[in-house]
Amino acid sequence: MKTRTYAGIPAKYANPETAEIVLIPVPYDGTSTWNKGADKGPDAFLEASENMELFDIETGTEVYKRGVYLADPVLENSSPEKMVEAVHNKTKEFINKNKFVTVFGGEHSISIGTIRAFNDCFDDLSVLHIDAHADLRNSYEGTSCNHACAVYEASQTTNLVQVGIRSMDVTERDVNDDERIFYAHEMVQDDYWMDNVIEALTDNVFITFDLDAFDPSIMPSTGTPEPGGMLWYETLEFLRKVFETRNVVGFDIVELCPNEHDRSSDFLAAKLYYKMLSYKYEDIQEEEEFEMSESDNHSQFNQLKKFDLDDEN
Ligand SMILES: [Mn+2]
Repeated sequence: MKTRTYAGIPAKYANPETAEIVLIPVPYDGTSTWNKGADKGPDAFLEASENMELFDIETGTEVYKRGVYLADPVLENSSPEKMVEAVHNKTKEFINKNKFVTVFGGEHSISIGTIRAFNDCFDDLSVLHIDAHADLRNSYEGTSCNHACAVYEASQTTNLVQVGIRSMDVTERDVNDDERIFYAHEMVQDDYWMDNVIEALTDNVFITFDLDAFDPSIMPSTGTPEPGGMLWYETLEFLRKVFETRNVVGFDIVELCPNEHDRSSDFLAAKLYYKMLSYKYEDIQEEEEFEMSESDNHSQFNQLKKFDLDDEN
């Protein structure tokens, strides 16, 4: 039986030893309150990825050639706390193997585990939280591992910067510093919001991307849609700037809640994931190409010398 690979890439690019990138699916939907179905997110994302072109026009790269290992999914769902611990352990295991670790949910509570792992492994971590919802409750429905609490822990243990926010409970208002929350209604009137967000970030950045940050007109398949969201090209422009100017150490994407009658959101999620990888490796690819052309020059130089010597003989 052929083993499934990310985007159907050839086995030589999907090898756990040599792949630089790891993708961990977490099909968890234990705490969502309204529209269930985020447990189907990873499968819909993988299926859309298999039907997507792997040459990125914008960066001129084929980032999958750096290797993407599709890890076994985290299936622990006996309690929200145990799921978070399982995600924490698995994420940390691959960070310690020096991989670029990416996680696809599932609902947003999985990020409590991913953020904890990155915070264990990287100094002075910023968490860039892109979402419609503030997710700053310290407990909800009897647990601190609810999706409504996704970044409360990060607000206490990391430099949390929130973008696209347009929904919160009054009790969440004073949890994070106002300077570090970029509200959607302010972003729409501020030409400099991207630069201001980047200024608020330290060098090491983990991105947690809730797909409901996007406007429901382009991303309807999500558990709790909110009007007035971000659009495709401004989001890409922003992400590319973040990857260019900061050391993004990993990311997760959550809350794809697929609708069998409209697959466009699955493809948006697939493309977003691939764009983020393409931006991550854009500079590294350029440097490698530069080094290669440098070494070509050296060999030409050597050849010229050799011709000189030949002439003298
Ligand atoms: Mn959300």
